[in-house]
Parts: sequence; structure tokens; C-alpha cells
Amino acid sequence: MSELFKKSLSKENPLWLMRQAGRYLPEYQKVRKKQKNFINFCLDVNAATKVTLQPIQRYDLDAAIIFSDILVIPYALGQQVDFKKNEGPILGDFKLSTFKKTQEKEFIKKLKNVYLAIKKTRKLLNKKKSLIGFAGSPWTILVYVLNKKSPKKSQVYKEILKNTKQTKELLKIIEKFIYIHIEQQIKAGADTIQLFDSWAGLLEKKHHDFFCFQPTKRIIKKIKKKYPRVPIICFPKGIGKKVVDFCNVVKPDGLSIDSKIDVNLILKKIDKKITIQGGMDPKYLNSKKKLMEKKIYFYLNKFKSRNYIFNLGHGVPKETSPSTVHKLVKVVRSFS
Ligand code: 1CP
Repeated sequence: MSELFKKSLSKENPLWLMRQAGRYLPEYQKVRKKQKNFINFCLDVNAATKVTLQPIQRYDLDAAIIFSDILVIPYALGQQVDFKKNEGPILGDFKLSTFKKTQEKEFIKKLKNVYLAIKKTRKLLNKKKSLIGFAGSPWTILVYVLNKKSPKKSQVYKEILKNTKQTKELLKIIEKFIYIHIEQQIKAGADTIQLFDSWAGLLEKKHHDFFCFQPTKRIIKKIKKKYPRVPIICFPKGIGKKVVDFCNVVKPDGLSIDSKIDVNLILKKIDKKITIQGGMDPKYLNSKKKLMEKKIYFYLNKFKSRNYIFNLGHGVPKETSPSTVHKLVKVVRSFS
């Protein structure tokens, strides 16, 4: 069992933050400036290790999340992936034939530096800290592969459903490689896994099961069979009330919630065995300190009787002041 989960099971409110390594940190910016290409940055073992450890050194958080990106999967499957400043990711055209041709060995080789960075980080990280590996969920990766950039609501969705035969085939390939990527991260030293389904909220109810619940469930089942001690946290962002069905089907060890989720619904309907993570709207990092404090206490109090990992409902915004994160850590740590 990972340290992060051990702590949450003993009701100690462990704490880490999505995008804890990133643009709001001056020490990150310093490393980032030297890197022209974002994918190459993720694949630079020393740089990735360094920025993974930065927030731990600064804030003494309970977990480090390996510095990488969910889009390394399409990259390793032969699709061009670029990051344009202030625009986000831009992917090249995808060819089903290239995806189909990709061998497991070749995929692992392309991402070997992610695994080496995990190995290196694990060596340098205090044993009492968890190291989180991650991947995008099949649906979210499918969205990026076909839409070639962050989607804007439902127009992308219609495109995805236009050629259902190809979509289904593609989803299967993506699912297979997500599993491989997770397994390699565990082998390299990741003790906890988070699956980001950032676009779960785009799905219509009738498609939840096929595109989101079932592929995620299959990946978790396969991981659990081989690595029963590695907890898996799911983050089906924007899923709303369907989060109840999600948990009933997928049965994750941890559920990361976004800020729109009804906390009382979680308390009433989600199995107590599932550790809850996150929730607080990241915008409060940029509000008055009192208001931020109030929101932090809201989540800590609500989940007092549950296993809870403090985190946000999404990533740390880039305009956040590093000292605000310090204040947040202090408030969470002093709660009892
Ligand atoms: O110029 C920069 O510095 C790029 C900004 C950046 C960073 C810091 C990107 C581009 N990716 C990352 C790192 C990253 N991405 C991590 C590292 C670990 C950490 O959390 O500290 C993780 C877990 C991700 C995951 C990720 N990438 C998701 C899932 C989480 C989410 O935000 O919903 C998604 C959708 C992406 C795609 C992506 N990568 C980068 C951008 C700008 C985007 C588009 C989505 C977005 O704007 O957040």
C-alpha cells in the first residue's frame, strides 16, 4: 500500500496538488526556459526528475507526481504532438494503420525516459513520500487523438461517433497501450496511479458505459490482478451525478472529484471503501486568504469521517503565487 493511501486510511489528510510542478513555480520556469520542445522536456530524465521534486522540496507534500503528460501516449503511437504557447496541445493527423502497427517494445522504448525518470525520482525521494504515475483514460486520449487539440464541447463528439468502426478499433488500441504505460511506471517505482479522464464530462449518458466505464474498469482489473498493492485513483472530470454509476462499475481505490461535484451525493452514495480526493475549486488559490481557508475547511470537515486526500478540483492555476500554496499547505496540516 502506498504511503499516500496509508495516511488517508489512518485519517491523516495527506496532501498533494494536481499540477503541483508547473508554471506558477519560478524554479520550474527556469528549467522550462531551457527546453524548446515540451515532449522532449518530458523525456529529459534529469529535467523531469528535477521538476518532479521541486514542489516536494518547497512544500513537503505527501506525494510527487512524475512530470510527464497524458499526451505521451499518442506521441509514442506515432502521432505528432506539439505544445503551442497559450494554445495548449496541437496534434498531427493520425493514421489508424500506424497505431495498429506499433509494437509494445517500440512503444516502451520511445517512453523509456519516463520510466527512467521515475526510477531516478524514486531514488531521490524520501521513502515516506509516494510517487504517483499517471495516464489519460481511454476516452480522454481518444478525444485528443481524433480532435487533435483540446475539445470545445460537443462538436468533437459528433466527429468521434461518425466512424464508429474506426473509433472502436482505436479505443481498443489506446486501452492496450495505456495499460502498458501504467505497468511500466509501476515497474519503475510508481506506487500509486492516477487516471485522468479530463473529458468525461463531454459524454452523453448513453455513451458513458462504453467509452468511459468499461475501458477504465478493464484497465484497473488487469492492473489489480498483477499489482494488487498499487492503489488507482480515477478522475472523471465533469461527470456530475453519473459519478455514482462510475464508482459502482469501475470500483477505483480512490476517486478524485472536481469542484462541481455535489459533496453530499458523494457522502451518501459512494462506498466508504473508496478514498476521496480533491474537490476545492482552484480559483480560491487566487481569492482572499479567509475565503480560501473557508473552502479548505469545507472539504476537510465534510470528509472528516472518510478516507480523504486533500487536493484541488483541477490543477494549480499558473497565476498562483507560490506563497499562497504555502498558506494552503499550512492550513491543511494544522487541521485536526
Ligand atoms: O509550457 C508548459 O510548461 C506546459 C504546461 C504543462 C504542464 C506543466 C502541460 C501541457 N503539461 C504539463 C504537465 C502535466 N500534465 C502533468 C505533470 C504532473 C503534475 O500534475 O504536476 C500532468 C499530470 C498532466 C496531465 C494532463 N495533460 C492532463 C490531465 C489533467 C487535466 O489538466 O485535465 C491533460 C488534459 C493534459 C494535456 C495538456 N498538457 C499541457 C496542456 C496545456 C494540456 C491541455 C490541458 C490543459 O490546458 O490543462
